[in-house]
Amino acid sequence: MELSRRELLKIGLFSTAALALPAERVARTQLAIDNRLPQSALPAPFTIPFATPPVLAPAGRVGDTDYYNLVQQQRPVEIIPGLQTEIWGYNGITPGPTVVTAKGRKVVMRQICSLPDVHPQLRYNVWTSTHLHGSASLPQYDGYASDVTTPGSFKDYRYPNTQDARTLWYHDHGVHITAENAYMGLAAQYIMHDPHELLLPIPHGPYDLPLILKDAMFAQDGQLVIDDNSESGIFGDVILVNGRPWPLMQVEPRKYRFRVLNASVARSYDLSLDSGEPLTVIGTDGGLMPHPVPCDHVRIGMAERYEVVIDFSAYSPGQRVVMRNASPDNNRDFDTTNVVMAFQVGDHVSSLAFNEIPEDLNPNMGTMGLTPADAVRTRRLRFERGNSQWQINDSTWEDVVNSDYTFSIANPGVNDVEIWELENRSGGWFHPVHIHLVDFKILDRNGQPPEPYEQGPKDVAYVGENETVRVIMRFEHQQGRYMIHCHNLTHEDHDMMTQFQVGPVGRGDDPNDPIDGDPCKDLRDITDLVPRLPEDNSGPGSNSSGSGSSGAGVSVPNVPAAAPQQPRVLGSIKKSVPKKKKRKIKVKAKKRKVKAKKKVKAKRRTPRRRSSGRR
Ligand SMILES: [Cu+2]
Repeated sequence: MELSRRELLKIGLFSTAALALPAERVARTQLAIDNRLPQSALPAPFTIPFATPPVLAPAGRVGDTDYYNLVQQQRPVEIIPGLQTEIWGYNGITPGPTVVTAKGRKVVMRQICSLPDVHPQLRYNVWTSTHLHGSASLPQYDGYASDVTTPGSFKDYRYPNTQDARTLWYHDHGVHITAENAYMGLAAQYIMHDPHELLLPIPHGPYDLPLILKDAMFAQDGQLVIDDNSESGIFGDVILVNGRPWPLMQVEPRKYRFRVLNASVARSYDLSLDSGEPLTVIGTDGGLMPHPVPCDHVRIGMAERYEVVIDFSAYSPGQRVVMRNASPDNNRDFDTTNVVMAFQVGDHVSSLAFNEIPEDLNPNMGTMGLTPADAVRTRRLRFERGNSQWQINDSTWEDVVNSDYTFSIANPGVNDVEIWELENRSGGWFHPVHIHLVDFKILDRNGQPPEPYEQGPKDVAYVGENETVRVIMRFEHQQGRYMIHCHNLTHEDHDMMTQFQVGPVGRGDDPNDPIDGDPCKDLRDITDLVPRLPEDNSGPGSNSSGSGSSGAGVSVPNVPAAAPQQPRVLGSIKKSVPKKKKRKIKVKAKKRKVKAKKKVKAKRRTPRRRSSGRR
């Protein structure tokens, strides 16, 4: 009997429980923690040079579409000097390569899963799903958690890039193993420009740089220590910026724009400069704020992005400025987590172009112009611990799975404006809540105005201890089913995630079904990513050969020069793709069919990993 893809996914979800080997996992984790690299063996802060991830060249550009290839790979890399760490990276590096694109250019991103079948330490069955966070993608290209790609498969994600300029990021979203997959390294930035933003005199090009924050813990053998602290979150004692521990950046005495992204699994940061000079926030998750806001500190929860300008002309040559982290409540702190990186101010300025912060940044008030009077309804979502799980209004992703992915927590009409009250009644934890598809405006936090740095379009709201955060948004761009979840990825996996549906409820024939709309394909069915133009249309310079240069007659956006590339070796796509037996997934799933079906029935309210089983 052939099982539907949905049935296979459901079985796969539960059959992995049989492989979870909780006792072995606990033993391995405990061993790793006992073997944690001592602080004395960590590099001293500000001794490793700052670097940015390489910018990814497209495999080709045809018409209004750019094509990119990415391979999810396990690779040994040197993060702690002298030690090798096995990471999972897009093209074998972490953070993965930065995609730089422009509003109006479509992107097709091929994600090839070339990871091991089983996680090397935790022994779980591996699958991935890639979410482009900040993009109003169609449901089947949104990285829906249960729309998984298994090793030996690939999926071509299609991104519309119709929204305003912003800092997006692509990261793993595979159901129930997102935290581990992302902690292993599957995260990277995706920068979208637009003509308005490019014309502003704010820093561009070499003065516009990613700052991807992430914490990690290492064992003495160099491997990552993966401990989810009884489902509260994976924390590390090493702060990585763009993959490097507490780096030192040489800066010119002028303004720089940093695209700060918190890519940690569970750690939030409260950033400030030891000089007392402000961080001037010009952008939030959804792009430029209406006006710049100088802030003496910026709190950034997981998945939040803040574009921050620092003016180094305020310092004398040779001065060192440290970016500090005053850890917000309910993080797991170490002696080494109170600093992030440092800047060494030089005496030479190469260019003083794009060195201003105008008072008016973004005239698009589509999101920021919303007022409570625009809302047609208000909903309340409670984020809480219950039934030994992390839940949203008493429900979890398991309820979505068991409903055959039809259950939704809200069903706004197309273009409806709604207010959602995001509530956390606990003082013991915080939840950065991510609503897919839309940008929202934060109305208030416990009735008080939002933080100064939050006064821009957002897609993650830091719902702090004992807080209710009211957000307002228009359900625009697309229709269909989208996730809402806590971006503490451990909370998300256990199982604080549900979905909402925009527009009419589908009847099984939805061409944009998040799982069946465009499922992953076997690598044996792989074809050229870039469509070949007919012979007579492919004149001199037209490009479908993968050189990454622009073709004649192809409109290519004039994006500023990318950040300097690092001399890192990207994995070769062809070499790294193993030949897999076709239909391997189905065979595996069928073998476990009987057992798994029993589990589905018997354990309706039981998540794949309970706290009692995991640790
Ligand atoms: Cu949470």
